[in-house]
Amino acid sequence: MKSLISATGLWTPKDSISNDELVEAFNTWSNKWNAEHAKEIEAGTLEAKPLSSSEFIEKASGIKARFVVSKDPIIDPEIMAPRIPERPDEDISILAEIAVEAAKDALAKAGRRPEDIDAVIVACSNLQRAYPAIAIEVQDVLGTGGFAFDMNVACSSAIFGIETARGLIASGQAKSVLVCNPEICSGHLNFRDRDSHFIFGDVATAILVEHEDIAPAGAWEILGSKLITQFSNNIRNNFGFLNRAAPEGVDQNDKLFVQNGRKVFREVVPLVAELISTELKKCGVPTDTIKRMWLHQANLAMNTFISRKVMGKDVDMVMAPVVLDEYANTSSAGSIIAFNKYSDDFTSGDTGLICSFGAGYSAGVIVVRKT
Ligand code: CO8
Repeated sequence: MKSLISATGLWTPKDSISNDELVEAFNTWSNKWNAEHAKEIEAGTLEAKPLSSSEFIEKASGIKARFVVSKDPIIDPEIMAPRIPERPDEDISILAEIAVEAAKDALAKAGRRPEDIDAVIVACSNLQRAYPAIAIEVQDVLGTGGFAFDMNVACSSAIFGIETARGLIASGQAKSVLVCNPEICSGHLNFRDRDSHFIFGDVATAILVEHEDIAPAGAWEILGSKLITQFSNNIRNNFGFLNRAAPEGVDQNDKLFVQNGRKVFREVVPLVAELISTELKKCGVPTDTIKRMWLHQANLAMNTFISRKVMGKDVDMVMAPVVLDEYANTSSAGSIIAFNKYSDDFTSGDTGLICSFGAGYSAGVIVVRKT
């Protein structure tokens, strides 16, 4: 019994923030803070806030811009955070709303009606609330059958979600599973931290995973897959339901995204290159027959290193497409955006791989072949 990827979907916010706009807000805030604390800075009791730069951001990460759901407050130096008003419980939540948009795109491409779907998984880094599950809300709004649940494996959520869907199909629980990756990463990003204020963007993707008996012509066969995790504190966010039990920590910086980017880079690149190479060998797929690698979109240099290590040579953007220049890091959605945008030129028999990696650490790879 096989499961295939029948289609993917994408929803992109209409507003984008350029590096220059982001840096201008950051530096305005930073200069103001330094002026207000000039005496303490001069006395050496406070450290001056450093300035950010667009050149650094593009050189260090490859990121030029990011889409966001709430632009103006993020680039307002007095706010520097998204502002998304609370909605009445009767209204759809914003996370479910963007998941539904991406899901509709995937269903339309596969020629599926909502009632054809047996299960919905919302797999993402940033869940809006504890319960009820966002996935059950998506199920309700779309009108799909069966059951639904949320899961979070940080940036690797989409690949772990696909594997979970395959398990549900193999066990007979479902024949058609919708995996949604709504990511409002701006909600957990500290826009006043120079080291990370440029990293993330917002987006939603969806993946339809189906039993071979019903998958449409042209669906993607999964030749092999591997998931791994390895504990690390180098990417961390301490936000959680016990924060109110320690009021002294509420609103501290560790309740937002924090990382040691250099260490992540050094440790994750070899881990992922090894993961991909081992899986290709296991599948009996020689690297020179791979047409494309849709890699997680965190850092351009990271992807260059990983693809060079896997392929044994430099690869171009056709081989390892880049969307992080326009979207920044969109956590679980990154590799799926790349797959969604850059897979139409595949013909029957062409082989590629989708790979994601991130906090945990967690990583996952699936090797796919166009039917
Ligand atoms: N402008 C100017 N200079 C800067 C800036 C800036 N904005 N930021 C840092 N600098 C300076 C530093 O202070 C440092 O100066 P000095 O050399 O004097 O000390 C110098 O530039 C170099 O700094 P770094 O060593 O930090 O720079 P790097 O070259 O390492 O680049 C990166 C930083 C871009 C962050 C890079 O390390 C990177 O991308 N690493 C990989 C990170 C990664 O892949 N993380 C994955 C995390 S995502 C994930 O798993 C999902 C989590 C859940 C999502 C949560 C949603 C919010």
